[in-house]
Amino acid sequence: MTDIKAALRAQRIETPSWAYGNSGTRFKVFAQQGVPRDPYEKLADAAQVHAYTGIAPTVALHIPWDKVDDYADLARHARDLGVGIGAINSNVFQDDDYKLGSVTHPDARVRRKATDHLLECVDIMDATGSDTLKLWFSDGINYPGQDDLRARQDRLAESLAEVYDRLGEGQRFLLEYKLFEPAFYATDVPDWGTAYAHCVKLGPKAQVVVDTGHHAPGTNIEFIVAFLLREGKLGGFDFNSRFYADDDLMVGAADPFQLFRIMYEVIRGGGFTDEVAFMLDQCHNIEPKIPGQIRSVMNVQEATAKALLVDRAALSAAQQAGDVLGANAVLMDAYNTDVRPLLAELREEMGLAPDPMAAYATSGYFEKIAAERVGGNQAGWGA
Ligand code: PSV
Ligand code: MN
Ligand code: MN
Repeated sequence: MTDIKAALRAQRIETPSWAYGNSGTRFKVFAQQGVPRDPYEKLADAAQVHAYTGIAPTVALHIPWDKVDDYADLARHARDLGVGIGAINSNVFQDDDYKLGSVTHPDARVRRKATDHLLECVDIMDATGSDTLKLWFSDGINYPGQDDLRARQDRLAESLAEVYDRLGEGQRFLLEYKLFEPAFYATDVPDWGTAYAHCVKLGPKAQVVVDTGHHAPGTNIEFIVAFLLREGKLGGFDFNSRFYADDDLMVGAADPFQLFRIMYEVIRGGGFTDEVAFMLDQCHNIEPKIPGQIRSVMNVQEATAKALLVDRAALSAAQQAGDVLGANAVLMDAYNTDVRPLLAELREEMGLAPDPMAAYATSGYFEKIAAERVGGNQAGWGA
């Protein structure tokens, strides 16, 4: 139990700046009270999540959603609040120029503009001390014949190579894949295999990021995790839940069992280290933002605790003996354990309140920001 607690104490989960702003679907954005008016206030809210969970010390930025004049100053502000800057997320999907693609666009001028943005994101890494660039491309086509599938891969490879060469010592990029949306016929990085192949060609500073909402229904995500870890190519996660497509709901809400299976493969594969970034990529369209993030961090923590409880010696013995039901029972025993008392105990040992949701709710922080922040932005989507 001491080992399990030590592992849980060392766990790090990164929250996304965009989770703190207003968000919605293409039908409606419901504005909430007290939402941040700028990146500085987003960091202040993220610091609350860390204060109550103790395991969320970094915040991912999305550029230009989090554009500021002085990134070193923003990083200083984060440090003053007790948090740090995590991954820098690039954004080459919200400019009119990118209608037909960004780094895969048929026009070299648009490709140049997109790649320049990615390079600017590396400058921001330098200024903030971030070691991770996250690349997601909305690039793709809607109709067969619209563009040349193979040429688009060549253009993608060319841009990735330029960004790769710009990475400094201790920096890396994570390439994110997504089955579909906004492109509906063919996406240029649709799956882990495509991302993996590009990353292998580039070298050790390029790794794959698994967004749990980016697969076809029924995909065995833990298999992908096991495979990528085995190849040293799992760079991190964008955690969220989905019922239908890329729903960006709270991680562990739709399928806590899947999250447990993923965390088990992470631990089994030696991925429970700083090498793998455990990030959230979520939007809280109708629920309050800070509690939504606290709940999400707790959900990942619970799944991790259960995965750490798996009796690996017993599991291995049952597997060796061909004991199908016995092996399955070992996993299920861990999954069915109520780890909430263990986590409450751990938090008290860490000097935290045993129930982060209740502690935040009674802290008065929400009332304070609701009064102070009038006219909060719709941060991120649709901004
Ligand atoms: C795309 O769907 C994505 O998952 C990428 O990670 C974007 O950067 C992010 O959503 C924005 O929420
Ligand atoms: Mn994502
Ligand atoms: Mn997504």
